Amino acid sequence: MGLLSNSLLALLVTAGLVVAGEQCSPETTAFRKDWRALNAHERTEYIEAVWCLRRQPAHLPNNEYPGVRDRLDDFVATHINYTTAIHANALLLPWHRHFTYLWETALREECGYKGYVPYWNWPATTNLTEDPLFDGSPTSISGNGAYDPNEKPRCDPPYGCEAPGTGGGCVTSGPFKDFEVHLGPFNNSHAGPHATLPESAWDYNPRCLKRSFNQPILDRTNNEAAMKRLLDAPDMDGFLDVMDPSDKSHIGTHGAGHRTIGKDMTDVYSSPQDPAFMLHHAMIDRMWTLWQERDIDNRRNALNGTDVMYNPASAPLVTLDHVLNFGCLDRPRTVREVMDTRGHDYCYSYH
Ligand SMILES: *[C@@H]1O[C@H](CO)[C@@H](O)[C@H](O)[C@H]1NC(C)=O
Ligand SMILES: *[C@@H]1O[C@H](CO)[C@@H](O)[C@H](O)[C@H]1NC(C)=O
Ligand SMILES: *[C@@H]1O[C@H](CO)[C@@H](O)[C@H](O)[C@H]1NC(C)=O
Ligand SMILES: *[C@@H]1O[C@H](CO)[C@@H](O)[C@H](O)[C@H]1NC(C)=O
Ligand SMILES: [Cu+2]
Repeated sequence: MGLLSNSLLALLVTAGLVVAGEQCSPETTAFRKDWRALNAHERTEYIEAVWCLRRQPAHLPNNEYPGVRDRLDDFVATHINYTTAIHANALLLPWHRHFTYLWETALREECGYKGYVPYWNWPATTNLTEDPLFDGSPTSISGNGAYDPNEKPRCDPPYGCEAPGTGGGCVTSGPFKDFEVHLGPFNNSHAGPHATLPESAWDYNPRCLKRSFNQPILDRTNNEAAMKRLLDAPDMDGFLDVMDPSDKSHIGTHGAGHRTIGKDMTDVYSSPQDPAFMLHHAMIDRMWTLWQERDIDNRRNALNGTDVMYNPASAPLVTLDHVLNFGCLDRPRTVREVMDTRGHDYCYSYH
């Protein structure tokens, strides 16, 4: 019996039928790193790989998606397409985990990148303009936008208004100074449970990348106490209440990270256009992974909510069998396939 299953396993391995996850061991697990833990060479390699993706041709057809100009835009368009199914609900974590993984895989397989997606360590970022990730130096992912005295306070009805950040204009320093965004902008207040994409969703609208750093939002929402609340959350409902509440009662660490960078990062549809997006989502994935690893039996498969934005009562609850779509980026995946960062196709974790 043992012999038989061993030779069967050997056969399956030879045939390439054994999924990578079954071979994931502590020795082969990749660890995604904090940007501040990368040396200058590693930081430059990541930056170069992002620019490389920008130079690769899109897979989406240009006649249907005129605003999609390159491989990076394939990711932006995919996120736009599924926006109202993957935010402020049960799918935020599973969908974005796989999205970040597909990005990492594209950097590695299509651009020869040797590393993994780094993450933006929120509570360690005590001064954005001096932070190695955002200081505008050649080894950062660029700095603030130029100061725009006319930037308006940001007002979202359930949360009230927030003072504008310290930028508001085009990013003027660092490797992404001349980085163009192509899609959007979208109207965030349009996003909701039953929103359909506007006619203009795929229009080509080239313009500079804009940011408006807002340190107070980060200090208030993504601090060490919030990290502790995430890790101590007794269940997924509690975890999401800190990360991305569906009831709009307050801003979660997910939304606050987007607002901390400001402007293009606050566009719920097209925010993956800012190179900060994937590092922010790697941090979100890190907090989820660390939470899961603290109590695997109870937390690995924990889900709470629906596949509709803000979890309307009419929407069914998401289960492990729920299918996640990734458009041109990948075949559909079940939620089950993405719950374990060391199972199925994955073999990575975080410290
Ligand atoms: C952040 O650093 C900049 C540049 O050194 C400085 O001007 C600014 O006052 C600092 N901000 C905070 C909140 O400490
Ligand atoms: C955004 O959408 C909301 C709700 O559909 C609408 O009331 C508002 O006028 C729109 N704003 C802009 C700038 O188009
Ligand atoms: C999600 O959390 C809410 C509030 O704690 C709870 O009532 C509900 O049963 C949970 N749903 C699932 C599927 O765990
Ligand atoms: C948008 O979603 C639909 C339905 O899943 C799919 O047919 C289409 O290819 C998607 N487009 C993009 C750009 O992902
Ligand atoms: Cu998103």
